[in-house]
Amino acid sequence: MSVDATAAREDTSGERRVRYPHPVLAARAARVLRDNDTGSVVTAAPRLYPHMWSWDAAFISIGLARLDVRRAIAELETLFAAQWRNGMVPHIVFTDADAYFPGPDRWGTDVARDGPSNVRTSGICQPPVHAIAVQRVLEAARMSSPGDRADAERFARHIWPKLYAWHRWLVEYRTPGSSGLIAIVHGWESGMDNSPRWDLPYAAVKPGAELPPYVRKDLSAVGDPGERPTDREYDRYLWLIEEMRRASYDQRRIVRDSSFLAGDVFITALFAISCDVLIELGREFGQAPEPLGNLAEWAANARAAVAASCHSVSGMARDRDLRTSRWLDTQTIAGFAPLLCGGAPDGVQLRLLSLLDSERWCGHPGLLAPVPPSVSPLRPGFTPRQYWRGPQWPVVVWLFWWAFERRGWHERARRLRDAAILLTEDGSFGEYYEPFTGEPLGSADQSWTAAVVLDWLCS
Ligand code: 2M8
Repeated sequence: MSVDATAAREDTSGERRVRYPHPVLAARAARVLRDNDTGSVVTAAPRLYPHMWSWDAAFISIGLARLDVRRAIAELETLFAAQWRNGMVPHIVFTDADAYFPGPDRWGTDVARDGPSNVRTSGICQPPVHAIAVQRVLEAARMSSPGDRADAERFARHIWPKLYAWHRWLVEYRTPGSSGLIAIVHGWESGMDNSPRWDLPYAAVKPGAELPPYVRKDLSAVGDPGERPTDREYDRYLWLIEEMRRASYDQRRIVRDSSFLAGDVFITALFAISCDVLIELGREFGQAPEPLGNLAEWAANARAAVAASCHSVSGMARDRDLRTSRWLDTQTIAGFAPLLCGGAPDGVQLRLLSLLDSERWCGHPGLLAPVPPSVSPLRPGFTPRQYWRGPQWPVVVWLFWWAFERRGWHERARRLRDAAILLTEDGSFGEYYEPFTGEPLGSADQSWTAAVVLDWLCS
């Protein structure tokens, strides 16, 4: 893309916000992905996150596929080379960088029986969006060249059993109890770290006096440390790691004993559609009927669990505290999970769609761009600048956009995409955005933001 990356124009409203023309924006997004590329890993962000994160890598590969299909494939291959022997795809694959805490020594996953031997990783997982990424890379490759197409097809065939093992791990180890929801053992597994979704389960986590001391590195890597989780929250995050390390990362023990166990409705919805995608890929590449049948059953169970979680009045899907068997009623973006995966009764779906359009969400008159914030702006405790407690996250919008396209809701999908592009047109590729001003927050040059914007601009 030979465009002049300095050709910005001022916002016509007279505000200081810069808006780049789309070809320039695409060139800037491409540059972010290239600049964050260490050769084998595109780090999640330059300073704040100098390693590979599991669901970031999936979105990053979607963006990379628009630039270089082989590089996109390599990114997913690097992630899956770190897959644990039991099937888990770890949430972080560590590079040599020392600038992030907790690093590999604090995780201490070498005590685990099932960990990979060739690379250091964390000991938890993140949302299963990888099948979606593989399919999207394949689609981009097919629009590129016969060579890219052949490479991507070979890759899809080769990675399919690994994706299947990952999904099977989630079913075998992470569907305890009768809710059918996929369980998480740490808020970081949800990807929405300090979301109010987890306030109640975290309240029951009591860090022991034996919690080893630590120094955070995240606070100095963002402009305003107040956007990040509090030290109190970090104590709990670290205590859960301590518990897992003591249990040698034995999943059965962790699920049985850890202080935090929650059914995650958003992950469950993503799992349902990822199983659908894996079935499509499996059919195309001649997989055996038995695993395909299992995937269909897992998808149906996951959809049923999401539908069963819906609140009888609002229709919003709910997480569940599996230690206390209580539903968690929080007005967060995760409540719209049934719109991702379908399966809820028509009445519930209609209620959710009108809620999404209402002033409680995208229709709030103060929003710069009508995309859903991480928490409803009308919810008490909504904080527009604080991490997963209010800001808008383009990558989450991408998931809704993609699911709406898939469900045939093209007009809705287009509106979401246009609004998200409006939000990101300043070209800074923030980690997240202040919903009323559109100010980019957290890390600048966040890889997954650049990746999804690039995908939007190329599709
Ligand atoms: C954030 O999470 C990490 C811990 O995993 C952190 O705050 O240090 C989350 O936004 C998560 O969803 C994301 O994958 C990660 C890297 O972008 O950052």
